[in-house]
Amino acid sequence: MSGRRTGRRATVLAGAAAAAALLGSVLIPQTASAAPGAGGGGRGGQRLPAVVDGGAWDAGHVQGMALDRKRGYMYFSFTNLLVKTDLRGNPVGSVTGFTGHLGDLDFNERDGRLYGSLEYKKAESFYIAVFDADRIDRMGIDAQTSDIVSTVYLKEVVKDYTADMDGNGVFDGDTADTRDHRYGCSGIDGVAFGPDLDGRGGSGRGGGSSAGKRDASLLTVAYGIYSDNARPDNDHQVLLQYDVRRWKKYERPLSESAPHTSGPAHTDGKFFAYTGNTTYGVQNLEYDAASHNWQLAVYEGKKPDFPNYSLFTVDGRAPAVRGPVRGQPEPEEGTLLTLARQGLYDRATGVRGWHGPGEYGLVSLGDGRYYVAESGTVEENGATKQTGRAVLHRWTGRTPNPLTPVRGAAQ
Ligand SMILES: [Ca+2]
Ligand SMILES: [Ca+2]
Ligand SMILES: [Ca+2]
Repeated sequence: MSGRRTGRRATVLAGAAAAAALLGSVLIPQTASAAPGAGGGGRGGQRLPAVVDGGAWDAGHVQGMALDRKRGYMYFSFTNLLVKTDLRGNPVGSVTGFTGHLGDLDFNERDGRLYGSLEYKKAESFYIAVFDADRIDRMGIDAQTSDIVSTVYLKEVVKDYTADMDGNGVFDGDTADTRDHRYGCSGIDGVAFGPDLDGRGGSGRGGGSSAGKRDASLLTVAYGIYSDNARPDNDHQVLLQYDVRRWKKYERPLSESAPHTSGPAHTDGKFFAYTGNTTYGVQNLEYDAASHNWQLAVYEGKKPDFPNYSLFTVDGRAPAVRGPVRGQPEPEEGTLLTLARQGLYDRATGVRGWHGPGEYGLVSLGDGRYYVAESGTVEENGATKQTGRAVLHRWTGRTPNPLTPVRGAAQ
């Protein structure tokens, strides 16, 4: 574990910038064979392998993972490339040609589709990309010319990202060196399906079709947040919820040359979790049905007055409550989430959390086990390729790191 982060922070920040240069590269997996300990992972089986190797790719670093357990596939987002493997790590399909930033993923068992966050910061456009997962059946599918990918525009994110917070009439764009961006919003990354975070069900905000909302699996989208120690209004994680059962009418093909703005006018919920500022917000978001908790994996923040944990657990059994969103330029009320009474506790700020992994990918199996992504690089013919592996862990709840690799998964 100790070396996990070494040398990787640089690739994290360089990943998006490098992405555009890598298009058109030949997609040959460097590691197609089954990983050590990968036995017993047949399609549709309940026994899951200790490791699923996502391969080595001429792409950005691994950003997120999703598991289609029923059909036996793992999906890996490599910033500008989506890779689908079977559970032995054999690549069975890929989608390429993204010039934006493809971040975290989740698989929606209800409609058999894969959802991922997709950012075009320069174009001030933020989307959820929806993949027709069954049709990802070959390598090198082009994201823009294939109808396998559709996109839905998130107006709420654009509104906060482009907010002219200093009121000088100018939006300063994709930079942390500004007071603009409400809540410090840099876009979106973490995504996960899970229950209504306000826990009341049918609160009415969703309108007439909110009946059964309590049981609904809502797409939950977390903001990216710029790291900035100089402002007090960026200490929350911001989570939006959407009922995607009403999304068909918004879906449009991915057109990077002419970005569309088709998407829901309102969210089905907006929530704040007080964690202290982090570096690019929630990288990976996951709902764990076993504990009813949400896991928020981040790159640590840098504010000296905060504990700067790398993993936060939101108590999914505690209904969200109305209260002040701290640190805003004008007093503001919002719907506040509660961090679970677990892990490390920082008395000064009241923040709880962990020094745990998950910032490159985190998939709950709903039984106390998680796949955790390991990010790495390999040199091949003088070129650096990005690797991603899903490694099975068990939640122990021990501090500081509550996730430990299962036997056969340790390196
Ligand atoms: Ca401004
Ligand atoms: Ca990310
Ligand atoms: Ca996720």
